[in-house]
Amino acid sequence: MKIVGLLVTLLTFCFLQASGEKYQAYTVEGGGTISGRVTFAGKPTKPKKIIPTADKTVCGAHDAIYSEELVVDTSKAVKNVVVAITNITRGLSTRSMPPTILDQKGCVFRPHVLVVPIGQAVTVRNNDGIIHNVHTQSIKNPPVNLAQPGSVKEISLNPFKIPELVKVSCDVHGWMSAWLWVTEHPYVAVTSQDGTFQISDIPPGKYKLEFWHETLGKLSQEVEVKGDKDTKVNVVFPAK
Ligand SMILES: [Cu+2]
Repeated sequence: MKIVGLLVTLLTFCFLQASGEKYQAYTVEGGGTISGRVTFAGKPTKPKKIIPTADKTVCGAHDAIYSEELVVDTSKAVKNVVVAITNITRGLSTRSMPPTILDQKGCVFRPHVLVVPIGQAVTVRNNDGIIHNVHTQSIKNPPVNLAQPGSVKEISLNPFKIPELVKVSCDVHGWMSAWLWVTEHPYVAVTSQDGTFQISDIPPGKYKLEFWHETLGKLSQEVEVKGDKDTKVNVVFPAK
């Protein structure tokens, strides 16, 4: 029985090794684009106004704070939806991506949803002159729980090594939250205020495109990308 057990373990290990394809970066030429718009079938509701319960003289002193859990405009466009190709194995390097900066201003993390390439340190700024706390709830990567006093304008988080979705909160100001989408490739976008997104320089092929939103959940669909062409993908999150 021991030998059978050992064989099973070895076979499982070999299978995992063979299936665990590592992303390969190369210079993509003549790639295609995916673009589109994300909307919500439900009734747009006004974002909840947050009344600060701590540091009231600073938090919300300039701009009122609104919850960014679900931002839908009058045309039903949804902001802050992550649009990601989830099964791409070859393409551009993450070096083509801009530096990642998470700002704390008026006791709000800005932006609310940030795409973070693995291997790149995230800069966290404190523009408020009061203490904030950067608390990441990562599972695959070591979590971080750092106090950032008002005198420390900028800190740098250790680069993430494994792709995952990480919630960030501040333990001083309970309403502060942000999401980091940690990725090994640059084929990820976040919808803007008008619900639109664009992903460029994609090697031609068939892919799975995933749409993630913190309160609306997940949608996915198959997409075919052709060289030098734009593939339009418009999706609608059903009403809850
Ligand atoms: Cu804070």
